Amino acid sequence: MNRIIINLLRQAEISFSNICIQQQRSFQLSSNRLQSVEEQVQEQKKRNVEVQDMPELVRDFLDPAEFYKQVKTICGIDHFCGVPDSLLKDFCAYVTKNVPSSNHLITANEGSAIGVACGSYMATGKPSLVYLQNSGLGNIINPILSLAIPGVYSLPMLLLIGWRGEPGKRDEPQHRIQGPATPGILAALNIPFQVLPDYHEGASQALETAKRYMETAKGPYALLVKRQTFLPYSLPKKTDDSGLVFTREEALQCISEYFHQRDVVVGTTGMLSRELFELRKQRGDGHERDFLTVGGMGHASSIALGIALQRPNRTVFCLDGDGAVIMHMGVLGNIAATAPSNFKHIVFNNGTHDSVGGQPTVAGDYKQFSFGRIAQGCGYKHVMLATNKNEIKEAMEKLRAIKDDGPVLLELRVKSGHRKNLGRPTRSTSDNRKEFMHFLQLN
Ligand SMILES: Cc1ncc(C[n+]2csc(CCOP(=O)(O)OP(=O)(O)O)c2C)c(N)n1
Repeated sequence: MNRIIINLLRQAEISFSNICIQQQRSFQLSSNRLQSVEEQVQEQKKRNVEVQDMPELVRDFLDPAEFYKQVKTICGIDHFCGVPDSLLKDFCAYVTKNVPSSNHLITANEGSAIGVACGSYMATGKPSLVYLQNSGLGNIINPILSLAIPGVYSLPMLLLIGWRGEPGKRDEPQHRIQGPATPGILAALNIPFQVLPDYHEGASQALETAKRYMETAKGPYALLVKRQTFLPYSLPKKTDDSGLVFTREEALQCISEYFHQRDVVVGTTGMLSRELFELRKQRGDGHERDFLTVGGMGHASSIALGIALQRPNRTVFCLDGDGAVIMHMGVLGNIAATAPSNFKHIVFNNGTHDSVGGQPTVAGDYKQFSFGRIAQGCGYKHVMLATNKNEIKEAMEKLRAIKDDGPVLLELRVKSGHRKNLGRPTRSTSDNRKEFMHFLQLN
């Protein structure tokens, strides 16, 4: 009897020490933030071995290549489209590298991806995979509910949705409401869904279920992807033959030298707003002049337009991204038609969705694509292009000198990429809004 008790105690001790090893390592990991993702995965694999007979402590990963193969063989999918997301970046990178461009399209916005998937299904009889971040659910609601859904045109497709703001996980303010609301939104859209398992047998079962639904109900089926589901996969580094000298952050520093005390600044979604926040902190400027469009990608220019029209005596700078402008490009027509002369639109064109993994945008084809020509076509009064310090200086001086002849657009062509140790805004969104509104009241 005593021996049995001693054995039980020993087993408990082993289990307890395994848990302690786990906790100690995860503490070491979180205190060592500069460890690369690849190193973290190796570390995790070691921990998986250490937990021995406790599979509940094992953390799995999906290999993007293997998952891609499963999607192809189980669901018969060979066509991909969508807007990139950081939780899906490894899978998106695999698709970008391995799927011919005829079968992969990074679309202007998520709604457009649904349209492309509808067209592709009707042309081939095969569903597409549409990838998106859950922030893009708003953009798909109309084409899903009024076109693709069973009962209207019944067009099947597989939605792969990055689940930012998943309940119980720390995330940024723009994801805190959208995250918990995500399952409810899908339910309201009549889209059956499940969480994508992070191990291959589970993923295969989920894909079988999706396939059956798409074949029988002929409608969209969704897989929700939690953070760290995929193993890292990076696009091979391209040799930079663009001849561009500045990163977005360096160009931001340059143009900010031409901002005045009373200027209003609206920053776009992603890294640019984070860089703007850090820049103000370094300079001890305070943050009240800047509105950070942390969510609502593509709407920074609409926000800036709303302000510019209501406060004609204030100069309003909209600091935009190429992916964001493309996402809701229609507003350029409204900006030009309302012609606020105090509206200064500056587009940082790095040719990528840098903030979520560096996937290309159509704006990176500098030979063919020009924000200046697009803005001019919409009716902007002045358009400019700058790529280096001298050109930025000249453009900013000209842009400031234009008084009654707006709107103006300046395209800054910059290199893709960002600092690894870039911080996040430490002010809350409600403080940002309150201070900004107060600043807007100044005459
Ligand atoms: C509707 C919507 N879709 C997708 C995202 C995810 N997202 C955040 S930033 C970003 C990329 C923005 O690209 P761009 O405007 O070119 O700016 P960059 O990151 O290159 O500076 C994406 C796709 C989002 N926030 N909202």
